[in-house]
Amino acid sequence: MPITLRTASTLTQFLIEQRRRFPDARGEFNALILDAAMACKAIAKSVAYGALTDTLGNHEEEEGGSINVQGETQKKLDVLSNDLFIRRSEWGGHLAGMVSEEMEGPYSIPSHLPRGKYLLAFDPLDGSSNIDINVSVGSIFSVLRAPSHVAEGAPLSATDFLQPGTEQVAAGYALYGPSTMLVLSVGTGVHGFTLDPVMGEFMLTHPDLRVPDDTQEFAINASNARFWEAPVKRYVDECLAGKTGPRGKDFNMRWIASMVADAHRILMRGGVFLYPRDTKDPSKPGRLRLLYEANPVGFIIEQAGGRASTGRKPVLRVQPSSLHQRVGLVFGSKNEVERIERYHAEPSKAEAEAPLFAERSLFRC
Ligand code: AFP
Repeated sequence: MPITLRTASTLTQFLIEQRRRFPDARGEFNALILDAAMACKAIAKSVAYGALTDTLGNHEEEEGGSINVQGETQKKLDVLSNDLFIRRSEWGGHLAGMVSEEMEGPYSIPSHLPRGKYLLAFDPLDGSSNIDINVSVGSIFSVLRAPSHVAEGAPLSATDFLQPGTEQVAAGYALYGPSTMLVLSVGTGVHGFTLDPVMGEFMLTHPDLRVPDDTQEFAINASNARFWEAPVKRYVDECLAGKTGPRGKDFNMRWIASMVADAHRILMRGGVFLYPRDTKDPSKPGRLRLLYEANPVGFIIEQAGGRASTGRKPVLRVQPSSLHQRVGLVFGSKNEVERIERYHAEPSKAEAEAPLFAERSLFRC
C-alpha cells in the first residue's frame, strides 16, 4: 500500500496562530519555544545515531565517570543534551536563566548576551538509563516568567525559579521513540507534533489531545512495593485483584522507566502513573523532580483534562523549596487519580481502629 503523507501545519505556523490572540506579543515566547524545539531536534539526531557515533555509555570525566547533583552517574548523552539545550536557548534574548537536572545551580545568561523575561527549567534526557538499550527516552521543559527585577538585570538566584507549577506559561516534552514527537501546551490544551526527519520540521499531527477520564491500565515500579504507603498498596492490590476484586474489572500494567514515554502512552490512550512518596529513603520524598519533571508533565496532563497529584494535593500547587526538590507523583486519567487521592485522605485501617479515630471513642469508658 503506498504511504500517503498528510499535510499539517508546522510548529512555527501553530505558534504564530496562537500569538494572534495577543496583539501586543513581541514574539519572544514563540522564539523561545522554537529554540527549545531546535534543541530537541538536535538531541533526537544524536539519539538516533546511537552506537554509530561515540555517544552511548557513561560520561567519562578523568576516567572516573561523572556524577550529577542527584548523585546519579551521568551518561554521555545527558551531558551532550544539557549542552544542546543551553547553547540553543541562551543566545536569543528571551531567557533570564535556566535550571536543569544536570546542573547544581541556576545558569545565568552570559553578560555578553541579551537577557529576556522567561526562565527555562528542563530535564535534557529523561529515562537516560534506557539509552544504551535503545528504548525510548525524552526531554522535558517548563517555561516560567522571570521576576521583573531579574528580567531587568538583577543577579539571578535559585529563589527566582521556586514558583508553583500553576505559574507555568508553557510546558512540553520531546519523545525520542520510533518517531520523534514534541508535545506542547501553551495553556490552550495539548498538541502533538511529529518530526518530519527530511524537512526537519515538527508537524502538527495530534491536535487537542485529551486523557480519557477512565482507564484499566496502571504504571508503577512494583519492585518498590515493600516501601509503599498504605493507600498506594491498597490501590495497586485492588487493581491486581481484577474482575473478582472490589474494582470488578481487570487491569493491565506497563512500566517503561522513562517518564516521558509513560506519560505519552497515558496521553494517547489513558492510564495512571504512580511514582509515589515511599519509605525507601526517608531523605527523598519521592523520586521525581518537581521543577523539571513533575510540574511540566502535570501541566500537560491537566491541560489535556487529566489530573496530576502528589497523592495528597494537586502537584501544580506545591510551593517549591529547592531547585532539585523531589516529590511523590501520580498522574493520568482523572477518576483514577481522584480515587488515589481519596485513599490518601481516608484514615488507614490502623488509624481508624485507634481510640482517637474510633467513633464515640472519647466517650468510651
Ligand atoms: P533516569 O533519567 O535516571 O533514567 O530516571 C528516569 C526517571 O526519572 C523517570 O523517567 C522514570 O519514570 C523513573 O526515573 C524510573 O525510575 P526506576 O528506575 O526507579 O523505575
